[in-house]
Amino acid sequence: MKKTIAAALIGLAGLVAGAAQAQTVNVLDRIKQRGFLTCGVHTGLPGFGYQNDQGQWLGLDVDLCRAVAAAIFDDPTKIRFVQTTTPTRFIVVQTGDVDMLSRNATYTMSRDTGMGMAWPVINFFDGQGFIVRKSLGVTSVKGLNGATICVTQGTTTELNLADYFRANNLKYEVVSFKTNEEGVKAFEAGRCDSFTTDSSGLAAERLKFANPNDFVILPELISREPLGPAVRRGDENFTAVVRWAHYAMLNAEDMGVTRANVDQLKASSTSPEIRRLLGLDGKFGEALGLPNDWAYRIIKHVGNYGEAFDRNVGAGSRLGLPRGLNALWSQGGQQYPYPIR
Ligand SMILES: N[C@@H](CCC(=O)N[C@@H](CS)C(=O)NCC(=O)O)C(=O)O
Repeated sequence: MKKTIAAALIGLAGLVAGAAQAQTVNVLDRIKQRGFLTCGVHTGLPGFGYQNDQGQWLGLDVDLCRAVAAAIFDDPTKIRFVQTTTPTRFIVVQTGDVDMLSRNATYTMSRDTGMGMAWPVINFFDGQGFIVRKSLGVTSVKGLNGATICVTQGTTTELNLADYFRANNLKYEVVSFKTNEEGVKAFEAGRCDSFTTDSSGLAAERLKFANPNDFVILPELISREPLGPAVRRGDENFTAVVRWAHYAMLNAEDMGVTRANVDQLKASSTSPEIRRLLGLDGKFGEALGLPNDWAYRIIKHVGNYGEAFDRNVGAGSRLGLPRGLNALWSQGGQQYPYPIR
């Protein structure tokens, strides 16, 4: 009798374990078997996630996907990019259609805790801003009292807009759109007095206007928008792979390791920190299921964070954004390279 119960219990435990196993897919193993990473990106946001004339994906958010692919495959092109709009971006993460989303998605408590997703890291600290036509003569957000404002649905943007205008007793009329494209077009066509989104998004969208100089981005930011990649909740290891891909790029910047000097440093550096970063000392990749030169691969193919920032959105790009909050912590910013040790 006892034996039967014990056997039944073992059988049950096996069933439960089996079910749990079926649910907890090891994302990194799946990516390795498939031979490429799947990455959810924007439909087209200059500087962050967009395709050039040759159909090649570029941008700071795209580079984080390239860093993950480089760490896994030593090849930043082993990626299938999936374009997502604001309404579809989280669904593709929840269903597992993409391994990671890397597309100006704000990390908030409800998204982090109630939607089956996790934000491994923040790759761009931002805030919400407003753009207006210069001819409107408005110089601050408070000057938008009574204005018509275009916004994208399903964003933190529309929630912050409501909060800010209510809290400051400002009247406004909102016109909301399913996609950014529609909202921006409506604004450019004069249907709204202002368009609002993350300030990085405004700078990027302005580049698409026929006459960018007719528009001005107002100086205030009305919210905090920590933007970062999102993954499906429940795979701590893959979450760590994405997190440390970004930290490797920050560490490299902090230590002065660049795409150009990484091979030379690999051959001759005696700095213990650099040697650990490049996989010469220690076995830091192993615990993640990656080779020990995982960070070397990232730096070799994608560069450090400062290099990626400059060429995509910073001084070396058409956007020309200042480092601001995205400077290293040692330069007064928020980007902090956690130690590899
Ligand atoms: N960071 C905000 C806003 C992000 C967002 O979706 N912004 C718009 C404006 S840049 C967008 O990406 N729209 C693209 C689309 O819907 O195709 C959020 O996560 O809710």
